[in-house]
Amino acid sequence: MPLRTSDIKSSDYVGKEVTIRGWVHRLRKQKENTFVLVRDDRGGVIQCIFPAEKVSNLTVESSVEVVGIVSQDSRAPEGGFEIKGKNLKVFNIAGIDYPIGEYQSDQLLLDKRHLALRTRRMIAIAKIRHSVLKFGRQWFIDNGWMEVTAPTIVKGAVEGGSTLFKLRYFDEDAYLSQSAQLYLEAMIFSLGPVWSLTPSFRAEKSRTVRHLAEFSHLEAEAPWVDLEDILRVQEELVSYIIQNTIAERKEELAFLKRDTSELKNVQVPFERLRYEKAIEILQSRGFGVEKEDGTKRSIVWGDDLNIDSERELTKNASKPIFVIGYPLEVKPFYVKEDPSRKGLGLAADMLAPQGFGEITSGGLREDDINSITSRIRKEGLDPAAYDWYLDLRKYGSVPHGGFGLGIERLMRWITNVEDIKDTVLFPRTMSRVSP
Ligand code: NSS
Repeated sequence: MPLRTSDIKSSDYVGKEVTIRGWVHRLRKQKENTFVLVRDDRGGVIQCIFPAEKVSNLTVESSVEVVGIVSQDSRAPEGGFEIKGKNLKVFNIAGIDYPIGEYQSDQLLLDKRHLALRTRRMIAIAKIRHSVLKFGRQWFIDNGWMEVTAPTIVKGAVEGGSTLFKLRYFDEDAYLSQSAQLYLEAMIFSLGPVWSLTPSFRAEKSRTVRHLAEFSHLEAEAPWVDLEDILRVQEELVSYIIQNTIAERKEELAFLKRDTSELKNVQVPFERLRYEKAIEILQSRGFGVEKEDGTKRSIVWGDDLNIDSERELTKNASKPIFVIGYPLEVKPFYVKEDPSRKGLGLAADMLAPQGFGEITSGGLREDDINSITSRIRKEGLDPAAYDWYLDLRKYGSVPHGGFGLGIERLMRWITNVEDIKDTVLFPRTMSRVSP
């Protein structure tokens, strides 16, 4: 394996001959010499100096192998090391019409995302994403949860029928999964606490900076837990991911100009706010919700929290807030009713601070066969599509619960990038399935 630029930027290499491979990131031609910035396969960049005539045919994004002597020069960009080139091998001369330059429209960067992955911004985001996924998995390993995977081609809705993607599956209709939850619920009977990371699909008709049609869904489920257990898992997991990621990705977060001092506050415990209290707070601040005719009315008990109310509740917070005990009407059929507060669910959403909005949702599941069957009907769904799921309530049902975390929502908060499309390498939205 050839060296990377980060390996050779050290005094140990000064005066030594090295070989690096990469792509021409930028070219600066002077009369006698050409300064070639070479980007390696992890985005590290080093300046290589060649006699102009030796590299006259080079173009931006050509792939090359450079052999040369490392030297240290404080004037050299990217950390004061450079390579005095001796030999240059060219793998491919890139077409001169490489579409990505220094200033590009967001639209072009999305249309050419397969090439935009080579920009330093996307490389930084990809590395942060890698850390988020790595530390998420590490938390579950360290805490004894079992990793599983669930199918993504399914027969039924989990989060309401309106966002289902339908597909033809041989001779029958099927859907792309909105959540692995129902499958994880089946697994806890023999595998105990389980977790999975699978793509979830939502035919979201809204174009917002928080919604994707395909997102990475980290979900967990465990038997014999109460709501507080499930909240503790979420706050520990999220603070573990954040603290480790900001420590490992200082450079990348600095490149994105993310001030991480506020993320350092994200330590357990997170505040728990009851839904009715949240409504009272919003009312006391004169908060309104939009009616169908476009006019506003005051928010009332029974309203779901939208992004504006989430922002209002978290605008002064320095860490996430759990909103607990939503009315059953605004939650899916599987949410367990609080026996001591009829009509309210034993469920909670975690809202990230400063208006980043909901990043997790979870709670206890209805475990009684009759209650859940009538709740499925109430939601306008067909219990026949849930026959196997209902078996779980028939044979050895247990109290249980879990949650789902949207990786891209968490990424958006950690990186502070405006649009969720930039937290994933190849975004899928209502208006984009390519590249
Ligand atoms: O719809 S959720 O609120 N809940 C579930 O799917 C549960 N069945 C999960 C579970 O308990 N196992 O989605 C969970 C999270 C939500 O808080 C967001 O962070 C994220 O999934 N999410 C999304 N991210 C990006 N784009 C879209 N469209 C999206 N929808 C949900």
